Amino acid sequence: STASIGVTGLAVMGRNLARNFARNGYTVAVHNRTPARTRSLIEEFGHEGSFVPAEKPADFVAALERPRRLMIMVKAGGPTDAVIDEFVPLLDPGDIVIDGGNAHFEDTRRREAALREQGIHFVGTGVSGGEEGALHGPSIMPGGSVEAYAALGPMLEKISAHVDGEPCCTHIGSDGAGHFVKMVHNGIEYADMQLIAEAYDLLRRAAGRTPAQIADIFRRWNTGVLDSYLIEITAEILAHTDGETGKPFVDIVADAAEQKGTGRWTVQTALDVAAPVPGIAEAVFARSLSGHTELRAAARQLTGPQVPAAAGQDADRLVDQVEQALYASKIVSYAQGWNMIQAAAEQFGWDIDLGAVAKIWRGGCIIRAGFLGEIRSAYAADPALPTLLADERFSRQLGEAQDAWRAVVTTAVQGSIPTPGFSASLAYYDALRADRLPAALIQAQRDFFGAHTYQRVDREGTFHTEWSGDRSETLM
Ligand code: NBP
Repeated sequence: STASIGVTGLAVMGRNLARNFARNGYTVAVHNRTPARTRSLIEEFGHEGSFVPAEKPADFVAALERPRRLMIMVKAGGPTDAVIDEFVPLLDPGDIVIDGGNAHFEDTRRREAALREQGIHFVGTGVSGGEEGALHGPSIMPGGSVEAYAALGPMLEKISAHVDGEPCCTHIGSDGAGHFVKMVHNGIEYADMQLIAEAYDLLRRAAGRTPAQIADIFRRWNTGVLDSYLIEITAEILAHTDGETGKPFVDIVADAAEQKGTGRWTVQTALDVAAPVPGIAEAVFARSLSGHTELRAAARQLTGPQVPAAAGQDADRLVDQVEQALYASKIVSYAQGWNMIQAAAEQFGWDIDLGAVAKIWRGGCIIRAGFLGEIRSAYAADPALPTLLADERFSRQLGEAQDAWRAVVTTAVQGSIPTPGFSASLAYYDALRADRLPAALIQAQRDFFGAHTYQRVDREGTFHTEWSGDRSETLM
């Protein structure tokens, strides 16, 4: 046995991760259900490092140094279980099975518990950054035991992206913590993309800018607080012209956004762990709405105002306001994501370093941005920060941005430009900072029709009013 690690599942992600390990000097055993993929990997990239190709599972396992490190990179769901069932009988106690696929964290918890009974470590690992990240350095979010991380972590850290010499990989927490955090990463990614799309829409329709002009605006924004991979690629997309028609590329793409499911999981899970994430939820719903072409066709006759785009200095001012609204909404969406991680950590007993999550998202992954360094600093200053909005710097920035933010949402509403992300983020900001919420009325309604009781602001205890009788109040 000569291989430090084995990768089974050699589609785009597995093949690139295997190459990444090999390029970093590790001997990598490689296996795929269909051997043609293994052969093509060796033919095309065998020269990049030390590979041990195996066609039979037993040969693959025999090639691994002990404790064995076996990484599964197959389609998430049933295929992952099938591969676990196939390989686990060939393993020994102390061996480590790593699932780098996009598993649901509940599946990871189940698999980890089952394998733990057999003395085998199961490390559910979030891997972000797509195909390119897998090859050149992804952001890696491993869960599982501390013991498994000790034997595996250094290798994952080595192949991960690095920012300022620090690896974008850290032990997130036990069992499903890594896959949970990866899921929230994707949820935040949905929110970020939605906010950028809304900013583009406003610049185009309310500020009258062309896609090429907006590309320049995004390029400029990318040198400030919004500096990020997503802003950078947005500028590139907007500057691109369709080769066939000569039109802006963005105009020839059908306006129905698809989704693979991690955004939906994030929102479903947010409801389960009672974490309010309206920014992420609006983003998931906005994609879903865009795809409902039949609903959109049926609604086309509904009326709304036709407002001409702003011009001159008004347009210039709007551009600056949109930048601030985008940044403020982004802070809010990220704050919601971090709160969701906090809520789950409490519920599932994960000891998650919230600052470290920001640290490992600074590189390799889709939401990589300078901004994550600020989040890391916020948690360094106060590891028990209840919300990022309470951080001194973010709170000051939100205060400075809010006039512009409100102006942008007003412009959008008056100009019939839907901005669910901007609006929901502003509503979240105002709801959190409100002295009193109309939830008091909702609780009273609940007591009225369902005797659900209420608390009073002025006395301890649980109360019910006899709404159908004399309206007297009873201490329950
Ligand atoms: P796919 O998700 O397309 O899966 C293809 C691989 O799964 C092939 O190696 C295939 O083997 C194998 N496989 C299947 Br399907 N059923 C199997 C079974 N019953 N037994 C054994 N192997 C089976 O590959 P991918 O796009 O490289 O993604 C791999 C994982 O990484 C997924 O979980 C994905 O969600 C996750 N991920 C993907 C990205 C991305 O950007 N693509 C990013 C981050 C994470 P075969 O060759 O024999 O058919």
